[in-house]
Amino acid sequence: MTGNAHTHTRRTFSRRLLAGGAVAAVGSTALTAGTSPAQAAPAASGQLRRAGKGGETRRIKMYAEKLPDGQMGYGLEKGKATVPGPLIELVEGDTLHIEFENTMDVAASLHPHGVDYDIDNDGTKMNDSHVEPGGKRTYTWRTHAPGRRKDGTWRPGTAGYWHYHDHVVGTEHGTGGIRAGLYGPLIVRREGDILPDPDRQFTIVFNDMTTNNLTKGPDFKATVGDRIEIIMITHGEYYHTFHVHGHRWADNRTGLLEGPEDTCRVIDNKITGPADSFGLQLIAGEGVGAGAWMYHCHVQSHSDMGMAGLLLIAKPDGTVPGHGEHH
Ligand SMILES: [Cu+2]
Repeated sequence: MTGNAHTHTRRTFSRRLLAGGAVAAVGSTALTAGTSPAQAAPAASGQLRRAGKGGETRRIKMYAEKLPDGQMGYGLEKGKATVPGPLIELVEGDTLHIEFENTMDVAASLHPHGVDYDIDNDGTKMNDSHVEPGGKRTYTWRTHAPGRRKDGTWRPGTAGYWHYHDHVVGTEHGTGGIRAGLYGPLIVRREGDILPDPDRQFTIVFNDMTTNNLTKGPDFKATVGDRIEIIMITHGEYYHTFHVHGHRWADNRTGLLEGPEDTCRVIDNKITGPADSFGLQLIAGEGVGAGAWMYHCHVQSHSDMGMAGLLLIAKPDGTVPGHGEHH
């Protein structure tokens, strides 16, 4: 059970960060001041929470650290790095300044996918935007809403389920850093996007033959009716297929259908290759009830080798039918 305890510690910690991120994301919601604190509470009332207006400038610190088990991780505070790294959430129009400190004895960096960054913020050795051991550097990521270009064509917005990773450790492509755990999730919302319930965001990274650098996929807990959000990222050498038992999602930017006329394909299994990322929201146990619902890579040899974990969806009394442990 040591492995599980370790997993649990990591997940608990990363949940705290996630909750912080979620609060940050809704912090700019244009609601009356009095309702602001209530947004952090679970949506037990059934009221949807939505992303507010973008355009804010945010500042965070990020540390790259060696972990006791020899892996490497990113963290928002010194000594608290996790694998995956902390969830960063923005709304289109936001700018993020990241004061990045490399506490390790090898050069490292922070390289994002999906957002706007100039070449000085690329996070590669090619343009001297990495950070030497013990060094600091501020990376700036920008985002924008969709709109029409002067030539009449449509420019997409930044919104999406993205990720960030090291691009320096081991090789000039960060192969050693990614393998060791230097990666994390990044979500950019569009104003009005539906937000998941607080504390119900789960990052699942297929990295080589591990899940979140663990030989067995971690378990995640929720209660029937919770709005869960999964951020799914792939890294490493192989392709995988991400499958969830008992639940389906739309294969689009949000994982949600817009309405009865939305013909987007609905799936429960998605092929994913290195550096791909996508996200989805599920209503836990919707139409099927509580249970230990598996998620796993559906490449058979991969699932057989441990690329599988559980969504432990409890009944309101906290029990998971047919599942003896983890209560
Ligand atoms: Cu696989």
